[in-house]
Amino acid sequence: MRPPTLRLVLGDQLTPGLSALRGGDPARDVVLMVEVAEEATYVRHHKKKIAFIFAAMRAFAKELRAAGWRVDYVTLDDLENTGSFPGEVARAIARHAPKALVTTEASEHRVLAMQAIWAETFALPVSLLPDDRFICPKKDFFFWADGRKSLRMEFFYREMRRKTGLLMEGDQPTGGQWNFDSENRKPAKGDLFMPRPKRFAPDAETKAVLALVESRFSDHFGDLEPFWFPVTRTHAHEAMAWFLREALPRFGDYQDAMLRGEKFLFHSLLSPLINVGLIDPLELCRRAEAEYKAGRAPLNAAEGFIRQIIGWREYVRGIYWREGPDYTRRNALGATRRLPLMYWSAETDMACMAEALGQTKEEAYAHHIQRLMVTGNFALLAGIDPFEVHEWYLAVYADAYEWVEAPNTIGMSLFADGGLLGSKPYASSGAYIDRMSDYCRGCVYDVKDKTGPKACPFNALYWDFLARHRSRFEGNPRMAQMYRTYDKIAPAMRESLHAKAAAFLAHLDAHGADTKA
Ligand code: FAD
Ligand code: DLZ
Ligand code: SF4
Repeated sequence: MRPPTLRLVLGDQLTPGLSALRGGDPARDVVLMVEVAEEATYVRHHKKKIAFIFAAMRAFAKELRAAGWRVDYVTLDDLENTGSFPGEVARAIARHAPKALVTTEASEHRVLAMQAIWAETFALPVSLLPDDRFICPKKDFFFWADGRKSLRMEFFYREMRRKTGLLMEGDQPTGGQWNFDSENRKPAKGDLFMPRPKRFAPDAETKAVLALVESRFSDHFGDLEPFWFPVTRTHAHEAMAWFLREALPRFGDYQDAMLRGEKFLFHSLLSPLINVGLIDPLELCRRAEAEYKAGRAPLNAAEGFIRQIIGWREYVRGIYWREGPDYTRRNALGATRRLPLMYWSAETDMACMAEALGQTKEEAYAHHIQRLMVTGNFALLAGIDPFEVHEWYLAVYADAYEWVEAPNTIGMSLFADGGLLGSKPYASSGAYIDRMSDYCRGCVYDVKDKTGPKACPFNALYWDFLARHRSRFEGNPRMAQMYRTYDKIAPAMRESLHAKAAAFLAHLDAHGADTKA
């Protein structure tokens, strides 16, 4: 028999139409999939995230076999497993003596750098194919970005609307407006009819993965069970259908809302599934558009949802590849504080932080406003080292891959890239959290108080942050009002605010999880 072509499929490439699989010969070629310790530990991922990826990989191998492919699947507990991609590719080459290796470009710099040297290392023809599961190819993003003074997402998004034709009437946006964000900022109230995400009971293979993860990664962060993520394509599509039917209609209105005890509100929970390739982002957007056209979802919901995917998701990927591998090391605001222990323990008297951190531990999930305006905002105001914050977000969320996590953390949340993604930092006092949530009502801190013993820590930290970075931000027209307000605060009060912030941070550094100042 003639030698096969070896086709390597990575854990976030679980798509039958993947470039590395197209044009292959299922009967002769060998698809290689490998569970390797290095991918689970380069940051110590949440147990649930590792289990999700392994279970989805095993389900995809089954799907490929059912479609006639020969799949060589290496499990983590294979006694010969070397623990790394290069080690496993080398072993597979020894097993199959292939004539060539075909693989799709990895989604992040770290693994792409490994793939780039394989032709030389293995003295074998290697095809490294583009990942064309995105709407905007890397080179199109670079072309769009080159020569622009500012890279605002809104303008990129309009290009993607034109390119896909989503919510377009000829060359005009449906409803006469590109963006309905101003309608998407309603606070939510407890609601008996709040949809509950569809939960999928683990099958036998997933149960085997859960046992493996428990035995190998028991010291990693996060709760492994209950585990209810969809891991097959069929279940992922059921989850998508659930979202479109049950949650999309109110997604827009309550996109920025936060409620105690409500971990998911009207969010889709689809990011882990999209990011590994179980759901096609464009198909999802077309189906959201169809819900609007059928009169089942309002325009602000469909537009808001589609914008997150063809806008933000594609845009952050473009930024990631354009900015290069050192992006995660940016630190424009010179922040050096260590990540407080409460990010791991979820133990804190700050009700908003406890809520966001607690559900992160339980579910490997927090929604966007919790990530940006609670845990991200705190890290920004407290001046926590961006690289540590980046590694935390990369480890703890089931949807986290560097290409999407880093621009959101380093850029959007921490302003550590100096303002590539946002014209101003997403910094806020407790007032924003109070407006968008019911967290403050049950908090030991008083959101209205700025300097008293029970004052909400976000308040003093916010003014202290503005004062610390005055030279950088006061010329920014979008921040001028904040500095005018700061200047109107009586000098003695300003002193108290700075003293309060300093005392809180000193206490945080000394006592970790106990945040009482
Ligand atoms: P929904 O609210 O239902 O949104 C729909 C979809 O839009 C998401 O599934 C996602 O695919 C996409 N989306 C929404 N916002 C963004 C965004 N800002 N960037 C890219 N895609 C977006 N998203 C990740 O997929 N992986 C990450 O590692 C990640 N890290 C983040 C870190 C920080 C500090 C912040 C502020 C945001 C991060 N996000 C990340 C973006 C966003 O928070 C998640 O995509 C979202 O919370 C996922 O939940 P969902 O599927 O219920 O989203
Ligand atoms: C995140 C992850 C984990 C935990 N484990 C594996 C694995 O064992 N095998 C694999 O192919 N992929 C895994 N992944 C996803 C990879 O880290 C992801 O494909 C790369 O980051 C892409 O650059
Ligand atoms: Fe968070 Fe402050 Fe509100 Fe407490 S009072 S929940 S710390 S914003």
